[in-house]
Amino acid sequence: MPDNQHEKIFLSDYKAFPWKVDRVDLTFKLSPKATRVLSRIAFRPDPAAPAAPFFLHGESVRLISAAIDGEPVSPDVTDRGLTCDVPDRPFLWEAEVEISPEENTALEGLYMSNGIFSTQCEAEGFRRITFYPDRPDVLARFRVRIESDLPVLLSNGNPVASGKGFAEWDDPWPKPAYLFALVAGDLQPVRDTFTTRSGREVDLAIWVRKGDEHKCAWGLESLKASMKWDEETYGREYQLDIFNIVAVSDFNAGAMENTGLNIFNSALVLASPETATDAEFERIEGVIAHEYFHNWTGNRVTCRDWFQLSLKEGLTVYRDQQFTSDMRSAPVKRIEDALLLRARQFREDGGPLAHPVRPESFVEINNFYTLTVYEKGAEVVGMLKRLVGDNAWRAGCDLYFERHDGEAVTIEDWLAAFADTMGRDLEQFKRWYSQAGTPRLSVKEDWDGQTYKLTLTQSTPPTPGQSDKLPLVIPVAIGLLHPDGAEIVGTTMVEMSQETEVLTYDIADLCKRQGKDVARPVPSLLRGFSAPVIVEFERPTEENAFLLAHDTDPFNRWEAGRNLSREVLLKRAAGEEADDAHLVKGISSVLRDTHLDPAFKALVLGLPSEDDIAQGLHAAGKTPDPTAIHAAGEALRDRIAEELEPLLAKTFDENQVPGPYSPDAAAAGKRSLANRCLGLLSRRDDGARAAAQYDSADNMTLSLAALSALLNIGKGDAQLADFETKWRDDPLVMDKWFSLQVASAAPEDAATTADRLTGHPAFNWKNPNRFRSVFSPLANANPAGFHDPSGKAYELMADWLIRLDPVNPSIAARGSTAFDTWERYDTGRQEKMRAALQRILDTPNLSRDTREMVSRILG
Ligand code: 0A1
Ligand code: ZN
Repeated sequence: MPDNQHEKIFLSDYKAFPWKVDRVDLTFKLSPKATRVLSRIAFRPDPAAPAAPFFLHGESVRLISAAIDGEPVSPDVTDRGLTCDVPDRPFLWEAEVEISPEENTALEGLYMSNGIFSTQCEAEGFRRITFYPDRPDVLARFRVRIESDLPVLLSNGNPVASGKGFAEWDDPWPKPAYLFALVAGDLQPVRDTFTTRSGREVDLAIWVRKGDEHKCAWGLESLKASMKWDEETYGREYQLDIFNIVAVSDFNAGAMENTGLNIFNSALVLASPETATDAEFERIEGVIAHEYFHNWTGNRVTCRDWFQLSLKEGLTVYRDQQFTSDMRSAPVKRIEDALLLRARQFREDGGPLAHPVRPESFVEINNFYTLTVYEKGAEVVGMLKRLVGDNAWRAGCDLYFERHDGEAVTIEDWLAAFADTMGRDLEQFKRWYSQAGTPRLSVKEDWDGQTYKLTLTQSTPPTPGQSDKLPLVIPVAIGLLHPDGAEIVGTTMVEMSQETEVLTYDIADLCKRQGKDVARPVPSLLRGFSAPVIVEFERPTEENAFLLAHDTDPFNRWEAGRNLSREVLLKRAAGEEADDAHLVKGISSVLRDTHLDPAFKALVLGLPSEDDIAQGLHAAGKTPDPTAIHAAGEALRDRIAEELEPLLAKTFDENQVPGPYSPDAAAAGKRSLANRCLGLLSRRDDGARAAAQYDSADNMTLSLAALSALLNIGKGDAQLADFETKWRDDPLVMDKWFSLQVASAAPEDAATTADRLTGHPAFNWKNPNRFRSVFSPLANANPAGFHDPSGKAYELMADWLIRLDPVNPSIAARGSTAFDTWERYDTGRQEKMRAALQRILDTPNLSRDTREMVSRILG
């Protein structure tokens, strides 16, 4: 029994729950301080499961009474749950408990957010509502009665009865408790409908507080587009007659896929042109899709246990990535996803928090909602699709849904659907789920004037608890270019499964057949970023310049530009000389190329992040200096701005978008390019263009970019004050006001700025969005500030994590990842980071969440 507070739970210990749950009837008598929850649960022994004592999870719930088949019982209650003697036949369990939503600052279970009752049950929040077998493999039909004077009372499924002071809901689809949801409050609906391909009309609504109704149109558009896309792409239709989304302002994560009643962090559903940026519109579209797609990948087919989390998350992220590629630009989306993966997941996978896509043990499951489970998990799904091909992919997915609808399954079940479709063994492929660490793919070439040979060697570095690694199945997409710029070998998918593979090309013959001079080809490796690996290949600068100009694969064209800027920054940050002529020339030709998409050009103009450079230096065995990395980036931006000023100005002018704002990909791409140019031009024109854009902007994308450009050159005080006056009543916009100041502070001022902002009257630190608006940019957007040699930022971060931990452990635990790179740095910084971590760890009564994270980080 998981009675011990900090006990590790192992995948290998999995045992089925010995009872089936036929029905769950819940009655909620809502009250902020003392809500009563009555449960009636019909249990039936499961002869197929191993026998075990009857244990129900329960945390922070006060048991008032319990009965079995109407007879009062007195269970043994601990702070993790209860055990009770039960009969060896079907029986009805009844319990009444009391909980306090108002005191629930952890935001798990039932809590109050701004006067609204709301729930969050994934992963283990239901046990904070009542005693229950709170595990995803226990599926049951729920019927819910809510008693309250509040005007809107919502739960999963269909409304079956309502009257003064109550409402009843019935969810006909058996579900695990983590998908339970309840919302009650003074909310307004914004409604729409969707007709499914079989002709059923589904009522859609987004529920918001009064005054936010004008921010729902985009969410509804995105929802309808997602429903249609899943029908067309995966043949998946929605089953209920109603689909509700609620926006809440206090939410630990992004959004939650509860059946028929999705609950969203308001930041990820509310948008208007005046208040949300293009990037936020795109993100909202993606998250609405993600939660909707969970209806099939997660809800109708769910996870057997939490170790299988990536079964639903990796797959659903992959599906939402496909959706965004289809709605917008596929190459741009691929680059954005690779950027996120490399910046954040590679960092995780290369540090003390590295773990497999399917972890083998955990103390607190909340700590495993990670970039590895989500983003690397999605890459693994993408590789599977690349390996089996489009047709088998769709057939395998169909088989998976058909076999497992209504079941709680494992990664093995998922892979079996493809193995059975293809008649192919996927055992080696499965290592992607169990082996942590980012694989390296080193590439060597040989050229004898006729034959060209590529030798690929894979290796995966050791990670905590996993010292020896086995070869993986890696799809490597390769093309070869002739020095004249044309392709001599088009994209070929090489399926690597051994440690070393040698590829041989008869270039003399290929060139002759194509009427070309025989010449050494230029390889384009890992096209489309076909696997989540690091390619180790020493390329001369000229070759990167050549690929930036000629590669037919858009991802690798961007990658070549990125290699150029990375090379310059890596050298300069390590105090070496570097020539940036190829980079400047390459950017210039990309900007002049009239065939290229503005969104793509904007990505080429973006330099690698400071953390990316730190990661690169560390991998090369050097000690990164965040201050020097920052200085190198600033100097390079100055150089590009100086060298290309007229071209940047022309590009800026040509990419102004006339007319009323629209969040579509084409318009957003132009704004993104113009804003990149603006950032660089502000270094030349003293912020004149940015100030003008700030004054004339009629949308948040333009005003925020203008403000940011000004702050980055040490100006913008007047605009910052104006922004605050204008938006002080809109918390989502004010979050941006907080963030921007920390992100753009000079390194030596970052900690002071963050500290000052925590004293602002609007800094409500118990609200996760507001807490993150200051501390997330401090940890992520301003590395030179976070790692300022004074150590001030480390101390500030530790102070606040210690303060937040008893209030909201899951946000505090997540915040501790700011320190997961301590091993990279010089002894001075290392000591200060370790001291901050140790101070957190020594805090009395530290939560299970934060204790697990900090201990893992310290190693
Ligand atoms: N399943 C959700 C993620 C989620 C996880 C935990 C939460 O609260 C602690 C909330 C949401 C998703 O993937 O969107
Ligand atoms: Zn998800």
